[in-house]
Amino acid sequence: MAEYILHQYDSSPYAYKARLCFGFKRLAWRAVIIPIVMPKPLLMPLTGGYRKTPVLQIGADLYFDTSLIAAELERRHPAPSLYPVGGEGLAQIFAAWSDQSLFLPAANFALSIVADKLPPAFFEDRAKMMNRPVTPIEKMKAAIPLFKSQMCLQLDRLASLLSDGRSFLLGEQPGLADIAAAHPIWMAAKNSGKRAAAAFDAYPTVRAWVDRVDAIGQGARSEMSGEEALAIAKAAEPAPPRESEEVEGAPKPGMRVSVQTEDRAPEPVVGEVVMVRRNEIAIRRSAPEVGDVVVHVPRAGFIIRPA
Ligand SMILES: N[C@@H](CCC(=O)N[C@@H](CS)C(=O)NCC(=O)O)C(=O)O
Repeated sequence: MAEYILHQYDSSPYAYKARLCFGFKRLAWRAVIIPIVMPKPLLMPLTGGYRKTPVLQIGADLYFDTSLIAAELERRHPAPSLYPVGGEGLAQIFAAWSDQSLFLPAANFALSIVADKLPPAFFEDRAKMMNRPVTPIEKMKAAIPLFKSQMCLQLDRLASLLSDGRSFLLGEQPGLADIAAAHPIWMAAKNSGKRAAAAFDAYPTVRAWVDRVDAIGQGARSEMSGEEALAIAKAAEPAPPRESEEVEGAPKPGMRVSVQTEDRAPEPVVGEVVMVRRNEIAIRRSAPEVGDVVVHVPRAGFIIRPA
């Protein structure tokens, strides 16, 4: 079987989420380190424009977004299940809460604390990606108490869940709900220095839970160059698409579409739909560096329109 290749950088919390999924499933995988900011010249030929981190490559198939990466790993390796309680629905609801309510305050808090240590190019890149002006460092520093209190409102919810002594968010078994809720906290509590970590002194049960999630591990990792990953895609054929489902409101196989994240990060991806499932669209595209590839995109969180 083709290898799992994760295009990522180590400080990315979303890449950490994907790495924990490999650890959870006890899988071997290859890491291709991509730049933290644009340009990403060895990634763009594969994705056709999607620039977010991480991206999973399996031969000539690419999977965008950690929600779909987790679902695809679960489909290929059902045991142990990422959904020990409540099925995929409950896990993805936790993930959506984490993305929409926890991630930004935790990331803003952690990044504001280390803002003077990061290169200005980082903030310029993210401002461009989010189509807004760069926030001056002094303004970020002044907002640290606000970001902290916004983050703590969400930590209170986790602490309340954990207050009955359970080991993981849904009981005694870990799962995607834990992995998806833990990655923003990993960034703030474990990967942004002592000052950020100190904010968690008031949350000993949350910190202990994040440590348990971290102990899931990251599977068997080995490195690969971006050039090698491109050559693998070029030598491979995309996997034959699975049967499509009839999904109201979704595009149909054969349509030419453009795909963009809901937060409208620039550079939409354009290609021909080859598979439609309830929460996945597969799109065939090609580029000279990689030949034909198929990109797999979750419908939730993406805008898909006729091109
Ligand atoms: N919904 C996406 C979010 C991914 C995301 O926002 N990743 C951040 C890094 S942690 C990112 O892409 N930042 C810009 C970049 O890496 O170019 C997912 O679940 O994969």
